[in-house]
Amino acid sequence: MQNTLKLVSFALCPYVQRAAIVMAEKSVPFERVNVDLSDKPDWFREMSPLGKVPLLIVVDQALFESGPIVEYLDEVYAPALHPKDPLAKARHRAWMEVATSILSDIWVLETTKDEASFASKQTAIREKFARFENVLGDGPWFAGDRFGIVDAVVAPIFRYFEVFDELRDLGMWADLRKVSTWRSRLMQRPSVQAAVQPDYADLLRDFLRRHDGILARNLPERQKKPSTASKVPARA
Ligand SMILES: N[C@@H](CCC(=O)N[C@@H](CS)C(=O)NCC(=O)O)C(=O)O
Repeated sequence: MQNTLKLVSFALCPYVQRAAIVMAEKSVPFERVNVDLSDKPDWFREMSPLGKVPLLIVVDQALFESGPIVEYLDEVYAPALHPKDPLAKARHRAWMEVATSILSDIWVLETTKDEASFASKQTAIREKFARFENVLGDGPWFAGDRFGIVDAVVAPIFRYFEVFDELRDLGMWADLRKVSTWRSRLMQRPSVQAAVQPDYADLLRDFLRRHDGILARNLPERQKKPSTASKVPARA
């Protein structure tokens, strides 16, 4: 299967999930190749200009950056997930940027030991979800009946909160009825479920434990010991 797409991945990476979800929505077969981001292999350093996953290897070319990767997939494989109308499409791309900025905020939630930084990112994320609440219609998806790329990029954010919400009351969803419904629908979507390996939640808990930030303090005592199998990723 010389032409099978290869998705160069890291188990916890939300950007990798974007590409995996889009390919699943389009029934595009692909092979995952995991790399250890704490000990990047030479072939990966050569192929990835920014040293980051995801890479999508298409025949002999390595595409990098999740945004261009999902846009490429959307142009080449049916069904189209972006709207056709240029204005609507530009608007969807802009909301993808909001999702990306939430991922930067999440990095601080996962790792900081500082209560003030934690609280400020918690507020920032809550405000961004409130913005989503204002633009969501009756669903089921971001733009109505058709699952789109905005859905695919927001789903990995909601996945973090499946673990975070066990650890601390972040007050993230109160009064955000549409966002809450969207979240639970996305978490049930087969493409979203299949985008990570079955032990994702345990790996995320290990990641939090090793960074020893505020969220890790709230891991139950019996879960405090890191599993010996996991390595410290550069980014989750
Ligand atoms: N802007 C990139 C972000 C990708 C990214 O941050 N990937 C992380 C893993 S989630 C990574 O590879 N980090 C390795 C490093 O920075 O050394 C995208 O959208 O693809």
